[in-house]
Amino acid sequence: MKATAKAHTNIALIKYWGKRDESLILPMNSSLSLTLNAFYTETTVTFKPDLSEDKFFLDNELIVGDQFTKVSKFLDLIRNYADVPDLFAEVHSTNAVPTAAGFASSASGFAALAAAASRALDLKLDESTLSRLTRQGSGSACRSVYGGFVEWEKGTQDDGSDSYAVPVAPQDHWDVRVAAVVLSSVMKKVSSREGMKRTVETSPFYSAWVDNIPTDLTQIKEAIQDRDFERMGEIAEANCQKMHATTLAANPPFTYWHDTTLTVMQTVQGLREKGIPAYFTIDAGPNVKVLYQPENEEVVQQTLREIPGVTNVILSRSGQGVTYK
Ligand code: 2P0
Repeated sequence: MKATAKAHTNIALIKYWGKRDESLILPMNSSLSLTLNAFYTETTVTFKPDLSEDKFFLDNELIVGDQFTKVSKFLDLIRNYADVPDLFAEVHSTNAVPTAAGFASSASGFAALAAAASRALDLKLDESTLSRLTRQGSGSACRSVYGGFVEWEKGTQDDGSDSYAVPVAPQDHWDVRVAAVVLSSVMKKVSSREGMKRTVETSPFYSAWVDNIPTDLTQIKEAIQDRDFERMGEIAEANCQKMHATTLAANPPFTYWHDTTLTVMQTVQGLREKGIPAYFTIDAGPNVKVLYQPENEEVVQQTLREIPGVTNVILSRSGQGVTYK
C-alpha cells in the first residue's frame, strides 16, 4: 500500500500546444521532448484504510486548495482504475525543480505521482498505460515516464486510449546539454492551459501550426537518430518560434517573451555566428532553454551569465525515466 517513485521533468523540442479535449487532456498535435536530469520530483504514496480523504504534502508542507484538488482528482483516476473508490492516500512529494527555473514541476510531479500511486496499489501497469494515466494529470507529464528523447503520440481515439508517450532514443543515446536561463523579470502570467485554449480558439495561425507538426517531427527524429546537432537545433528553434507566433495572432494577443527573452535569443544566434552551435527553445514563460554540446559548455554558460537581466543559468543533461525505490 506504499511506494516511492522519482520522475524528471522534460523540455519539449517539438511543442505540445493546444488540446482537442480539455477534460481528458488530448492534444491537437504530437510533441517530442528530452527528459532532463537536473530537475525531478520524488513522491511517496501511502494508501491508508483509516483515511476519510487524501492528504498532500509538498516539501513537508500540507497543501490545500487548487493544488490539492488537482492531486486528489488525479488519485480518483487511479482509484477508479484499481476499483478501490474509497481508499484514500497520504502523498509526500519533494521537488528538485528550482521554482524560478521556468520548468513546470507538473511534468515531473504527475509522472512521479502516477508511478508511486499505481505501484502502491500493486497495479503492475506497463509504461504505455502509466503514460496514458499520467497524461490526464498534465499533458507534458506523460513524456516524463521515459528517459532520453520521447514522443507523445497524439492519438486519434475520442477516449484517449491511443494518446501516450513512446521512447524515441534512450538517455545514453546522445549527450545533448540544456542550459536553463533564468530571468529576473516578473510578468503577468497567462497560464499554459489558458494560453493554449485561447490560441486554439482565436489564432488564425493555429491551423498552420498543426499542419507543420508532422514534418517537424519526422525531421527531428531523423536528426536525433543521426546525432546531427545542428539539424536538431534548427528544427527545435524554428518549432518554438512557430508556437510563439500563434500567440501573437490570438485574440486578445499575448506573448510569453520579455525584453530579456529576446536578448537571450539574439545572444544564442550570435554564438552561432561565432561558430558555436547553440539553439534556444522557450515554453509558456519568459525563461529560455539553450541546447548545446558538451565541448561548448564553458563558453555557452559564460556568455549566458553575462547577459544583463539573467539571474541564473542551470545546466542539465539527458535524464532517465520513472524509477522506483
Ligand atoms: C510542452 N507546454 O510541450 C508545452 C510547450 C508549454 C509550452 O506542455 O494543461 O502543463 O496540464 O496539459 O503540460 C505546458 O502545459 O499543460 C506544456 P496541461 P502542461 O511542454
